[in-house]
Amino acid sequence: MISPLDSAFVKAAALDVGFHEVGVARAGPLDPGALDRVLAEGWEADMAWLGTQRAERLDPARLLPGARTVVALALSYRDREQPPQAPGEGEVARYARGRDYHAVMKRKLKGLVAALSARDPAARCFASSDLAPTMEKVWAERAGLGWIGKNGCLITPRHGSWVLLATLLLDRELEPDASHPERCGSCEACLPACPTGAIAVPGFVDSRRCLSFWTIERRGAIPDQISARFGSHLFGCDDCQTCCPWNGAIEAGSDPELLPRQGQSAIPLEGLLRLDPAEYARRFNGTSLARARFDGLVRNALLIAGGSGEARWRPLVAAWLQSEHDGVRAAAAWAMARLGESG
Ligand code: B12
Ligand code: SF4
Ligand code: SF4
Repeated sequence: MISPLDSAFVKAAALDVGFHEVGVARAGPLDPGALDRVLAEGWEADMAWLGTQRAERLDPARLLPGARTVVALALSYRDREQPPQAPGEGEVARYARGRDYHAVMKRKLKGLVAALSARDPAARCFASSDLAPTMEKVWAERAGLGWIGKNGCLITPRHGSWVLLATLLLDRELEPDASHPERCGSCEACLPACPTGAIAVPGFVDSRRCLSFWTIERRGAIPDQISARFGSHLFGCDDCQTCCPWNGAIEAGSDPELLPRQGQSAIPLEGLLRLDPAEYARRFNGTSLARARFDGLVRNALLIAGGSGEARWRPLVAAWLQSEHDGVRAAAAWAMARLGESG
């Protein structure tokens, strides 16, 4: 049976629901080389799920039997420059300054699936963003959206790397786009820009050193050598992207829901060090920051305060020394040692 779905219709529907970029790739097993290298080197840190779902990551047919096509989608969160964080504030990665993108993506994907189903009710699809075992950057590169830069991020010519990704698997064959050529060339600006040297080799990030991993994904205590490199990173890290020339002269074009909310780009440590679970829920539920949970945000704030060396934080830091959360207690002890005996 010939499907009434074609590339042009699917792309128009994706743009119509608000995605900024869309491309099409032929579904099929991926070369396991890159993923296996990450797993062999231990670069996945304690995100064991990257390995346990290896088969699904490498073959879309495991997620959607009969998958013929991968539609790769990107949503920009590029906004006008925000003022840099001031002393006494923790910085939030740009993608997390607005509404939680998972919710934003979910609604757009639902709209896209509805549009495709209305045109071809028998078509089956599987749509996801971030959470399913799909190698979203690899599919975006194959579908022509951009290339995987030396910083490990997918870079698009129009929106730079300030895009979030999603995929839609489809059991229909669509005309594929050409994959995107690599455009980093001889640039290597992101390698020295990383505060922890986490770009193990160009294109591959060692999560055991990446501040994005430690500030967002890691539960519990942070090793001293990482704590010492925290700087003002409260949630996530953009250092290997802000330095990238492809992120310079591009137009602001963020999805409206991802635009920074008042007080969510740079957050005063004082409030974080006085946070309680009720206030945490009021301020952070429905934002991406909730992924770090209450104890993760307090722990990160303690490490920033400790790293500042400013004795004025001592009373607020000391209050967490008896916390029920291991990571918070350890961070408070680390910070107190940095803040000196007097003060
Ligand atoms: C696990 C994960 C992380 C981990 C590990 C990151 C990593 N590089 O693998 C941690 C917590 C560190 C992380 C950090 C960030 N993440 Co993250 N993360 C993921 C997640 C859930 C899985 C990625 C994965 O499978 N990694 C395992 C490796 C093996 O697969 P891969 O990353 O797809 O591909 C790598 C290799 O295979 C290799 N590779 C593959 N093909 C080729 C080809 C060549 C030629 C080369 C050289 C390399 C290469 O390069 C890739 C980069 O290492 C994805 C969502 C998803 N389902 O894809 C989001 C995702 C990759 N993250 C995203 C974001 C936004 C971030 C941060 C920018 C957040 C922040 N500001 O703090 C940072 C960026 C860090 C960085 N420089 O990469 C976006 C990326 C958007 C973009 N433009 O690229 C994604 C796609 C989420 C989304 N739905 O939008 N993340
Ligand atoms: S996100 Fe930060 S810590 Fe991670 S690789 Fe990029 S610059 Fe390094
Ligand atoms: S900073 Fe340079 S090397 Fe790094 S991702 Fe951007 S263009 Fe590529």
